[in-house]
Amino acid sequence: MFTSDELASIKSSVEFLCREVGAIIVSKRKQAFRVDEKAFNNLVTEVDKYAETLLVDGLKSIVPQAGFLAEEGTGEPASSGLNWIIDPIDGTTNFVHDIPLYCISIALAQGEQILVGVVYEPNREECFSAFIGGGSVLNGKAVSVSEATELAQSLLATGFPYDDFGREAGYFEVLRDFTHQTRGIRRLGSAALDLAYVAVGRFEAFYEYGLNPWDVAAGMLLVEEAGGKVSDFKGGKQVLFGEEIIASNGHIHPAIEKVIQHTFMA
Ligand code: 2AM
Ligand code: CA
Repeated sequence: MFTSDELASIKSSVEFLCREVGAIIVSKRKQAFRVDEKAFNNLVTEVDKYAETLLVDGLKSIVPQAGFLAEEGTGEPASSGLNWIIDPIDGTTNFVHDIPLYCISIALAQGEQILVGVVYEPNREECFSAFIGGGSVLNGKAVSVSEATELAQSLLATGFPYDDFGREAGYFEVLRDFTHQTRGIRRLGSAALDLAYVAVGRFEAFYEYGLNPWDVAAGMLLVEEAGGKVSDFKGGKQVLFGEEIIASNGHIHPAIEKVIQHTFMA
């Protein structure tokens, strides 16, 4: 439905918008802002909501026929299935605590197929982007996943449960196993950024459960277009709405799946 040239042009318009709104987010962080708790441990600030309205307004003029699935509820999905999937600030807890690890995450999807993905980290001014079939880039330069083939050479990323503690026993066993078998584990607090870091080879893999579509939509395309692999915990394709993800450089994917299936899902 879109040509490669059209997707490339949509992507660069989204990148431009993200840089604009990202600068506003960083400047608003220096002023006082209201913080609410949407649900237990799930924070939202007035900056999240304001940034989302700016993004939705900007995206409407980039692809007018697309609808919206946005974390703070701005806009409506389109019956055609062509939708922007948006997280205005992924890593709001970091934003609130003034830890500079948060980003804007924007994907254009047709049904469950991601066509364009942009993750913008405004503090380092790093823009990770991809369109389907076009490869992944960081600030315009082609990137690829890491070449590590062993867990022993791998740095992993994950998120800890923060509101769904029902499965935590198995989860913390997985953490123990990977702590023994890998170079280490990081917990940045922004799933979209974790995925972008897998795409550029900083992490060999990222896994987490309890995620929303706007946390993973853009980042999963970044990983795939950088030569990596994305799956649910069973190795299947239920990622966007499946609330769980393994994203890796591909080489260590079977080893990650094995530990999660054996220790977490058994
Ligand atoms: P958010 O900042 O957009 O809410 C994975 O950890 C994801 O869960 C993050 O990308 C984050 O997205 C969301 N999340 C919500 N509340 C969280 C919390 N208290 N700690 C960590 N992540 C949280
Ligand atoms: Ca968010």
